[in-house]
Amino acid sequence: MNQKNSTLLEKILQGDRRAMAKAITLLESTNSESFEKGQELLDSLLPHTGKALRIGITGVPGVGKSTFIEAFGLFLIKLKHRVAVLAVDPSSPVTGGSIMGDKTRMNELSQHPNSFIRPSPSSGVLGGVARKTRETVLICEAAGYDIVFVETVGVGQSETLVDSMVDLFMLLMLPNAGDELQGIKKGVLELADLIVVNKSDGLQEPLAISTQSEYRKAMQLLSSSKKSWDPQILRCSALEKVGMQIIWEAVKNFQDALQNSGEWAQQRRSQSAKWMWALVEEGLLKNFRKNENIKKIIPEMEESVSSGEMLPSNAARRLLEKWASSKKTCTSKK
Ligand SMILES: Nc1nc2c(ncn2[C@@H]2O[C@H](COP(=O)(O)OP(=O)(O)O)[C@@H](O)[C@H]2O)c(=O)[nH]1
Ligand SMILES: [Mg+2]
Repeated sequence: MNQKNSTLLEKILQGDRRAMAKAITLLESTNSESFEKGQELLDSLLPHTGKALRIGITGVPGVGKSTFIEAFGLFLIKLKHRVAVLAVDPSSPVTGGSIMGDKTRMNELSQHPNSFIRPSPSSGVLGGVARKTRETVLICEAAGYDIVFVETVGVGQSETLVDSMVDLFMLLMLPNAGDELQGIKKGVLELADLIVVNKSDGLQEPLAISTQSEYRKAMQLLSSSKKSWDPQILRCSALEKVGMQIIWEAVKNFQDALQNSGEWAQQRRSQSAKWMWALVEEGLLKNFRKNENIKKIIPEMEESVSSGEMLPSNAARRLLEKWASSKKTCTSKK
């Protein structure tokens, strides 16, 4: 490793936030030299990673994710934890994601020396954004952050990606019975380990209580995503900072249950394997699309398929055969 990188490594291990930001910039870089440096750095950080509790947080816009992370984050910092907040935001890649716009709601947390807040990576497709976020989790862990939040907007496919990088998945809900009103898909509900009805304060409190019991009933009908844990349905007021202790206890119970059953480690292992395959797929697809022989016939294949002249399966087979044969000529040339 070069001198610059090893200094950066040391600084990260000391928890230096500027060094962390620098490393993240390397990982997000489109310049191949910087990118390589980032990967090399990540390799050397690896022995120092894996120790954080990784929590995914989702919910529709306006449910109070940012307000909740501010309240819960500060609560955890009081308990001597160090808290990192990252985001996977497919909706606004250009503006830098939800966290930037909401930083005012995390005002106190963002200024605290024991917190680190990073908006969604600003480039690339959702898969790429997820990969960078996953790598950023590792940097935060190496820098000694023992609780990492990954926030995403609860509207679509991003939850599955976030679920594949966290230990516990938390869904925030509005005090408003009936999930169809909240735009939350059943699939997202099934991923949730904790469901928290937020805004349980003032005039909305009775509604929050009935929403909670409604979800308790509804969740009995859904299959749990974990063997050693049944999803819990809780209430809080992020605004008034009420309910944080109960949520924290549920999180710890979850961790105990999964660690005792071995499911915790098993989940981490299978996430790593899935991550490897996601990277292989991403790399293959990139190479595939860059291949000169393939590039030449893609427009023709797309046209034939969309006009109905050729079956998609047939076109896919021809593209893959072309790819395989061009690979063969490449190898024999060497
Ligand atoms: N009454 C009440 N309002 C809240 C609570 N949490 C958030 N809000 C308000 O809901 C709005 C959206 O909150 P925000 O944290 O930005 O939601 P996000 O889009 O999910 O990040 C803001 O006006 C908050 O002040 C809560 O617990 N009670
Ligand atoms: Mg927000």
